[in-house]
Amino acid sequence: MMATQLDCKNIINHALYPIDESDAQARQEIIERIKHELADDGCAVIRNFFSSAGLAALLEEANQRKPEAYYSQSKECNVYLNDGDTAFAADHPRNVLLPRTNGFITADLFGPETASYRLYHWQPLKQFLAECLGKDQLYLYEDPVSNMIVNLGRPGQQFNWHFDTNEFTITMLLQPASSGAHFEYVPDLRNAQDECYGDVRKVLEGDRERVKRLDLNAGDLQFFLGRFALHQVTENTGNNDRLLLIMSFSEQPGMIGSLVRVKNLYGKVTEAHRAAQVRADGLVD
Ligand SMILES: O=C(O)CCC(=O)C(=O)O
Ligand SMILES: [Fe+2]
Repeated sequence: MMATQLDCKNIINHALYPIDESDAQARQEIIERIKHELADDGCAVIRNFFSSAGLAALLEEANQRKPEAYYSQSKECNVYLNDGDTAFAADHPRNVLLPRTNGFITADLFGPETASYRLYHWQPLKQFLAECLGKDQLYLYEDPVSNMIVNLGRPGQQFNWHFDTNEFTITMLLQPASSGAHFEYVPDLRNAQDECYGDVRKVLEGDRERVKRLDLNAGDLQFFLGRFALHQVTENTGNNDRLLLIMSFSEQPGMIGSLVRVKNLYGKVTEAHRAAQVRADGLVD
């Protein structure tokens, strides 16, 4: 229990990453590097972002909640994470269904006392991430079910090729699989004006030309622009669970996920989800 009382500064690897010290040179250097890599590739990593005690606390919290992870009823979905549209041809990317068998440990299961919750709400982290992403300001994603979740990939499970609702996502690997469960992505596959269905189709047909794979270790923090980058987590072929903490932020206050998507992915919705949704673009989802 001691570990859960770590303050946020001690959850992270503060010696390497003094993110709460606005004039630290190391902080500025990381921000510049991340900005550069994101512009280049839509993906960037801060290695060993956590202290060993911090990582242990986050991992323990996630492990404790594994029995409550939610697995969607429907295990097949397209890259827009829905089950297709009869208005399109059967072989159109909108109708290519792939298995998504991973589970999620949802935000509502992490109380304010947890290290995960406190880190997500730590103002210096949000400020630092905003600067890395080149945003004036970030807001917490106000979705009470999905703003800070753990993606659980047990042996044999996978997360199909898809796009995210959010422009960018921050993930933190708590425990890699001993084999498989690789994060793969295609930077900038679509943009706010164009779904680029032809390029989506190529990847779904197995074209690996633009596919990149990222090797992550426990404690690494990853940024990726998942609204435009197609991405997947390959099958966990190891004998242990992959656990990855996901933190979502938005550029506007008050953003939450759509009722249908939240219900499908996380198995529960709240009154807040019944309110009208605001989207910055007209993409499918
Ligand atoms: O597990 C990962 O690395 C990515 C998860 C993901 O793509 C998602 O939750 O949308
Ligand atoms: Fe995603």
